[in-house]
Amino acid sequence: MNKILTKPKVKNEIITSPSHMLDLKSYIGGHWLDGSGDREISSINPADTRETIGVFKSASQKEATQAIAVAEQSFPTWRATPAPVRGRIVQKALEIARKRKAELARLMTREEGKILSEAAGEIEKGNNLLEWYGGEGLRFMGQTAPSELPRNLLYTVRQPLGVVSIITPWNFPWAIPCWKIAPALVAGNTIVFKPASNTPAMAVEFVKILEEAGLPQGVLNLVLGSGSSVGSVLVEDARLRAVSFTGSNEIGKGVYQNAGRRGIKVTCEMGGKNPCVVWEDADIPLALIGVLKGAFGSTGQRCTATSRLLLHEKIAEEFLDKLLAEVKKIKVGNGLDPEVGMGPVVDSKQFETVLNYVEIGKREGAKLLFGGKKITQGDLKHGYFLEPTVFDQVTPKMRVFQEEIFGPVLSVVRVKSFEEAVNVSNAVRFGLTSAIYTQDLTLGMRYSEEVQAGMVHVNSPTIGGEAQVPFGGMKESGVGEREMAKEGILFFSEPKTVFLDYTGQKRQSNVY
Ligand code: UN1
Repeated sequence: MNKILTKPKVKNEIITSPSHMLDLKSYIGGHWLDGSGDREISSINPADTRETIGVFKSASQKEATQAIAVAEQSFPTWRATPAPVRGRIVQKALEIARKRKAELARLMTREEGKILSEAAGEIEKGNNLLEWYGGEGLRFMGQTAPSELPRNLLYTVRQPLGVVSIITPWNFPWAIPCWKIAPALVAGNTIVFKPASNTPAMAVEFVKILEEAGLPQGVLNLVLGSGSSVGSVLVEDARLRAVSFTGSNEIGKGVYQNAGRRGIKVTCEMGGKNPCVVWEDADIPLALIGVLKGAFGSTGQRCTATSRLLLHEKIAEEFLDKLLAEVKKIKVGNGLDPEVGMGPVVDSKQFETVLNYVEIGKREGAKLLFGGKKITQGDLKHGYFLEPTVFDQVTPKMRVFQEEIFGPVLSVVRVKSFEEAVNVSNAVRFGLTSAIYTQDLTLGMRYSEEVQAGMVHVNSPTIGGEAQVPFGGMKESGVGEREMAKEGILFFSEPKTVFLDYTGQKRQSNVY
């Protein structure tokens, strides 16, 4: 059980030759171009920093502004394109992405670091979203309503917003663009897309696939940049009608304050500090798999990661013994190796952040049961490898309990009663996802009612979501409309209510 996920079905291939280095470009108005910023940015393999995946010249505010102008010019034609036709372009992109799944997964592992089976799983998840939203083109519907008046047709249609900006993180470089860009396109918006600067190659592939699927020029524009100057244009330009952001609370706060000040739509999906409760009656082998996947899958770098483990005191010792035995078996290394169960963290900044939290935990008095160190044996010294880490005796006052670490660090708390499990679960500012392992359905249902989280799993890990149901969190985990499912289309469109009076004469009374 030391493999966090099942074995990958994709071919193992490591490309290190510099001749494979990709020349990455921004894409504006259907043209691939270099940014005019003063920096050249490399996308580095976090498992082996000797390998550069690609290089791009950073965009400046000039390209960001230009991309918005092009998107604005392209809007009237795209808006007038029937929604089913827009949906079919997304369906065509899905067809291409399915054929290229293995190759895209390999690129993701090399660029982001997650193990190949997780990368393949992420491509699959993104593709499910393309499938769902491709079909939404046929369901871009309004409603009819009975009017208070006779011979008065009262109905709504949904209309696109206009130019929207989409800002995405590095940890899900395929699935998150799918879940934001597909609904924005199908709803008839034109887009400026800014991916994280350390996963540009995946973003370029995403755009190329839509280009090949027949998306008209200027509808989707890609700005490869770094830092706040490009980002600020993509939040503050007066021509934008909405901003959709996934990332840290720190940056998200600025995004929703700025967008909110201008009264435009905004959705920010931000941090999590997700609890997993293992109750005294839990199916222990099942709970072990769930905790391992939740805490150490994607190297803990997901907002849905299990970062707090709440153990019923009666099974706590037994569970921790078994958990530690499994954690010690996790093979850390290059995710292209099918034997590896956990890849590197994404970059040096993340590496230092996680190590710093390990020190904070120790200083605060949490008991380090395992891990907490860099791994530097052999070739691993060339990557950002950390041991999977478990802290016991964590209390709600500690920073390792309260703050999102975004790495492979699990904090363990023991609980005695159901009320305590709920209170401890809810004692953080986040509320993204949660899980409980129990064989008592009544308890599972009570937990799902009382936990402050946008998503609850009973007997499955905190991670993951499905295209057809809303994704997002309560409290400081999110602002604005939930994502995925119908909600994605609702966010990227607005209703127009039409009052069609066909009496053909002056009315005696009027309810309006
Ligand atoms: C998942 O758990 O499958 O940034 C997706 C994140 C989330 C995506 C999680 N927006 O980690």
